[in-house]
Amino acid sequence: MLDMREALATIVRGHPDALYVSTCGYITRDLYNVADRPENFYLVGSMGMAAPIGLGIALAQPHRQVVILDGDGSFAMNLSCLPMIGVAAPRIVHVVLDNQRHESTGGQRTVRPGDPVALARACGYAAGYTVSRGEALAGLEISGMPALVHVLCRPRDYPPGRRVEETPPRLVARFRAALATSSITDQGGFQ
Ligand SMILES: Cc1ncc(C[n+]2csc(CCOP(=O)(O)OP(=O)(O)O)c2C)c(N)n1
Repeated sequence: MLDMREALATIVRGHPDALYVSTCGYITRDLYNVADRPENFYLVGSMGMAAPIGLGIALAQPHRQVVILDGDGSFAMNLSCLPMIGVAAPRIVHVVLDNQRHESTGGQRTVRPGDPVALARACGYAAGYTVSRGEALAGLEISGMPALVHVLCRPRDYPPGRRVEETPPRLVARFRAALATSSITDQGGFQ
């Protein structure tokens, strides 16, 4: 089982040019504390919305790599987005950070809709992987997109980091500005 922040750091290190959309709660806080950058779109309160927002960004920015960072609870909340991603958005890597609980709100158990990889593949994702070790995540070679990466994580053993300090409107403005000025084409990393 991976440490959540180490998993996030590994993903960002492996794909530094991607656009990231992170679900609300501790996952957004972890990403903010591990690797804040203007190309991160943080959700604050909008549980279940990382996948549809990531899909919208991928459709608007077809030459960019988009990484969706979901928790298992957030993923289960909006499964109806999977077939839309499956048919519409090739350059998405959809990460499900699975600690089997709603840790951000006290550790309530999550609904388990089944194997996320199997669900995604049934909905048209080109590839899917389950990883439970850091080396496997760091060395993961994704054979096609959209892809789902199911990361088995242990509960956090550290206090939650700082909350995102920018307001949502400022985060949107910062993200838009980064898109407008960036010339990154992201040829590396995911195929
Ligand atoms: C529609 C909605 N329901 C509930 C919440 C409260 N809430 C915020 S984060 C969270 C838990 C998210 O769980 P998960 O995606 O598994 O991530 P974890 O907290 O375990 O990292 C909940 C229930 C919310 N923000 N929006």
